[in-house]
Amino acid sequence: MVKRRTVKYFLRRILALFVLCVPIYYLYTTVQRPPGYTKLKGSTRRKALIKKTFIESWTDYETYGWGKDEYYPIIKRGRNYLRKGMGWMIIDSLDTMMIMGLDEQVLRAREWVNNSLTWNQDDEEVSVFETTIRILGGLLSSYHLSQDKLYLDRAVDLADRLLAAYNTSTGLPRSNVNLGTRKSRKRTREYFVSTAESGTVQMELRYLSYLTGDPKYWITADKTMEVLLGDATWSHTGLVPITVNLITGAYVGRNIRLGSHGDSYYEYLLKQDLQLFSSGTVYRKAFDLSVDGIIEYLLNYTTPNHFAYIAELPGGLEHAQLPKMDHLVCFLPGTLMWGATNGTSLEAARTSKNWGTRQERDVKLAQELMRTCYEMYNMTATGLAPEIVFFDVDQTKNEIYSKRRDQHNLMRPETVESLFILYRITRDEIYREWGWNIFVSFLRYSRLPGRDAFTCLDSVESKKVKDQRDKTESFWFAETLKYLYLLFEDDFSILPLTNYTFNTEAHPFPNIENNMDLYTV
Ligand code: DMJ
Repeated sequence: MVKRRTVKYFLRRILALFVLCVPIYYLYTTVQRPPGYTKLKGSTRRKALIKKTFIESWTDYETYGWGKDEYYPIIKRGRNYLRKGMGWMIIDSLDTMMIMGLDEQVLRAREWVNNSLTWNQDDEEVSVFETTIRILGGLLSSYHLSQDKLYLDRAVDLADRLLAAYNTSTGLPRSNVNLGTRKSRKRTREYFVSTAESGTVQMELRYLSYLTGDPKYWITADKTMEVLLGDATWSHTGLVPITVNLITGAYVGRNIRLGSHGDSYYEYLLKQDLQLFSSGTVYRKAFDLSVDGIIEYLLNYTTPNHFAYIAELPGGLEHAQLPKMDHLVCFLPGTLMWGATNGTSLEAARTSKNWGTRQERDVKLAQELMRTCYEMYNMTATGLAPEIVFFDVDQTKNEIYSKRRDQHNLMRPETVESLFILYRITRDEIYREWGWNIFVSFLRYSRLPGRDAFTCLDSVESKKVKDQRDKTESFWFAETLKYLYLLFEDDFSILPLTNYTFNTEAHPFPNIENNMDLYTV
């Protein structure tokens, strides 16, 4: 017979072990808060911490993933899209390093571009849209900021290869192209291309023509816009389906949204005009029409807290709204505010002779949508936004909610991008506070435990280490940290919004005159 005292002794031991293990398990599995950061005040100190975070996260990539196009910080490895890599991470991040004054990192990146980068690789096709916005865009802004001819030469070589994709009956680009052979493989449904992808290459092409004096890129951009704005079926509302047929130039299906495959088409309508010093081009007219369409068909509000949101129309204009919004749509507050003021301060814009009810309406909507986009962060356990949210229409759920499958966070930039633009234009400190709260949440939950590395999350409702996903996206460096850094920049003469337009991947291009007197549709 086991003595009672022995049983008690063992039970006490087990209990003590349990009491000890619970906090250890919690510490081990839950992402830990960095101490004190929330209390950090003052724009200079906040900007310095954002820069420090960039350096740490970049050093981690330099250490374990250098030169690779994709990076997985948990397994400390990278992967290339082309055999020798295409500089996806390095070139996309280069101008952020220049803006932050990271000379050593810039030097190492330049060395890689100079010694290791070649476009003469024919093993795989690459996405025309992604390569244009991230790599061509990154090379062009890096050239502008450094005046280093290496970047322009690489940009010209790349663009000449990308142009092969535009050799179609309409002039709209195929989705993919082989940079080595300058050809695209035949695919099923290859004629159906994304509206956003076809409509988000023009700023890069026109700026390259401006820099080189060679009109072919500009003419290519004009042709695509002629097609995208030419389908009369849709021209009365300014809203277009998310797919287009590149052989006929007609839109396909009825699905309309400002999220994936729609977003930057609308963004570039405005930015093509801003890039040409807001000269009232046909793109501005198309943008204005689209904003009217967005307000008439897509805008809605929740009850009782009156959160504005941009719904989707999967069945087209005559069918019911789907109360769903991608995080991607959060580019819109910034775009609306920039469009209303042309980048001057709101105070100054309101005294200009062109100011009217349209501009006042767009400013109000920008501020309302900004509040919703921030709430998408504020409402979750981690303070980070899910990829997609839904809005409650029958008042049975939370006003803004997400489904489990949409709860991942890729460290996307759209909300901080809009916060930066709204802060620059309105000078309202609330946008800096919101941006800071978002940054602190990245520090808390996107940082790998015990490492200065940052990664995506599988669920913004979980604080567990096991729910971190293994990937650092290049737009974390190119966009998210750049916009956060610029949000805390007090000197508004740095990249002023009246003289610069950021491409959709946050690469800043100086505005240009039409120096070749080219026809712009
Ligand atoms: C970026 O590559 C660009 O901003 C693009 O226009 C949309 N999505 C990602 C970031 O979320």
